[in-house]
Amino acid sequence: MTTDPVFRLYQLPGWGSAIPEAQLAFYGLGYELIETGNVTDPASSVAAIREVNPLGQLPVLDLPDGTRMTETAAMTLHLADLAGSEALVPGPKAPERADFLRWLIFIVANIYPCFTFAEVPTRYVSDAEAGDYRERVTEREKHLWRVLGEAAAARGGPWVLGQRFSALDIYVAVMANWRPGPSWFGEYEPGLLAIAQATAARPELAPVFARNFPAGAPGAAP
Ligand SMILES: N[C@@H](CCC(=O)N[C@@H](CS)C(=O)NCC(=O)O)C(=O)O
Repeated sequence: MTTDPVFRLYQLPGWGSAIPEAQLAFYGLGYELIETGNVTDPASSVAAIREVNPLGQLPVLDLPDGTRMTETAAMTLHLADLAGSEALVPGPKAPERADFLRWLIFIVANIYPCFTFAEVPTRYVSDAEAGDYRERVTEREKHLWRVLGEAAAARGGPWVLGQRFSALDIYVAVMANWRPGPSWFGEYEPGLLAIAQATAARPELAPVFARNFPAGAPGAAP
């Protein structure tokens, strides 16, 4: 008996690895999960993740041919190519393609680093400045979410790109669980929260979201 080669995803439930995990599940690609521990906690398995990613960041994805990838945006584009599918990534001729690429890079280049920078503030500022620094980074992040929320609202929903579901919705559904948190989204960006909830409820993605966020969809009643 032969078995299909599988992807190996270095991950921690609820962290950014949920983004490629959701895509692997969506495409029906076989994958194994390798838990790394809390990569921001020196007492956890930071050393192990540094062996597979010099930045010590999640996620890391090993492809069946042995190639090792970091960076969720790169994974998003490559998995779509490998799956031969435009279901999550509009193809070169699709009318949503340019917007898709714009907002994909906007999320990973602008929004995602806010989590990274504020997660361990003392990497960048002194202990005394850490609280204020985290607050300022979070304020910046709220502004960035508003920019994305406005663009999504202009397209009329129900997804970031309007009528067309895409990997952008998966990013929103994962990240809406993080700072500034689901209640902030509910108050200031209800459109993005609705996208997050509808994405997490999609039958092909619901098991991945349930595994990563056992408390339920972002904004769900506790
Ligand atoms: N640009 C990276 C960002 C990855 C990232 O920041 N991951 C977080 C976890 S969600 C992390 O590993 N943080 C630990 C650190 O930066 O030390 C991507 O899109 O994959």
